[in-house]
Amino acid sequence: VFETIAIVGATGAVGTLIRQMLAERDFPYQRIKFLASARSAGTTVEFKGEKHPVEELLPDAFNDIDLAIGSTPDEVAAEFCPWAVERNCVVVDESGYWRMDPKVPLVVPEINPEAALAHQGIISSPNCSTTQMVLAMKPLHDAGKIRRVIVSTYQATSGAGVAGQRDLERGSRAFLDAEDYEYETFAHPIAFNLIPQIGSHKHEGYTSEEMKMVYETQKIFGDDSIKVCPTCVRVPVSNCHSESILVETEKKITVDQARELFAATPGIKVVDDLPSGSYPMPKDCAGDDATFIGRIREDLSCDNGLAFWCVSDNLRKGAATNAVQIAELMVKNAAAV
Ligand code: 11C
Repeated sequence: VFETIAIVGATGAVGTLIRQMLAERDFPYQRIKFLASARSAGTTVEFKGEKHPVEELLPDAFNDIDLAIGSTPDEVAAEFCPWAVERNCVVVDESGYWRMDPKVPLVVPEINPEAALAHQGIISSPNCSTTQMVLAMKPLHDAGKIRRVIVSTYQATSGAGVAGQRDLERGSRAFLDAEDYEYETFAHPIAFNLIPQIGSHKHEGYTSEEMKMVYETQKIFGDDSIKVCPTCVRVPVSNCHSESILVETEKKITVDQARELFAATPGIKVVDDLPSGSYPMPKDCAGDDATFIGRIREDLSCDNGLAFWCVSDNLRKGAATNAVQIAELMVKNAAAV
């Protein structure tokens, strides 16, 4: 058991959920610290019904911390993770900064828990749109070996943080009132619109968010032969990312087999009855740690192809839940040594 644990970025949207989850899941520790940028330092956060001070994220803050769970922008993680590692603190990092570093395991506990054992101080948690997709891919890959994935995402504004959600609400209100609104986080209006760009241009017409789905998937499965073609789209939904996923497998998997495989996978819930209008929708999946799958059907355009719809709370399994599950793995591993 780690004696002193810390949440880095404790005041953000994901940091708030991490606090809630550590309490809900009765995470073991003796002391807990809450770190954030200078802007939030000196304020307080609530944890287990009590107010706790927020300390400034500085190198020496890690002197007595054994395990930190971080949810910060990439440039902050780039700086603070080495401070922690130099002081023998293990970091579970939610940011995108370290994920593709060969020394850093990228872990979804249901898929590659063993990778976490080989850490050198930092363990990364994947991007939210990757996590729900790889969870859905896992049972199909085990049963029939996935060759190719075509994925189109419908990503919620909470992926851009609290300010993204605020933009959707305020932008929608302004649109309905025929007023002007200056968006804080999006380059185009998100109210009554879709934006087919998340992140910056990264590689041959693909965005950084799209390339995360390619590279992170291959790293998590340890298999560069899995081809992924993503299109990532921001939609006017406050929370929960949705994805239309098409997979092509080496060995044929029928729709019935796929439904059984999904239903037997920890972390996945199947909601799939088209005639009765039953399928996962963001409004029903928010606040749940599961990844929901529905609309399971054969891909009519390809012999060994399956198509399905996948929805998950991007702040929970896409971020906070996965990070806390990795931290739980570290506790289990420490206990086993
Ligand atoms: C979004 N997926 O929806 C992004 C947010 O690499 O952790 C998370 C970015 C990341 O905008």
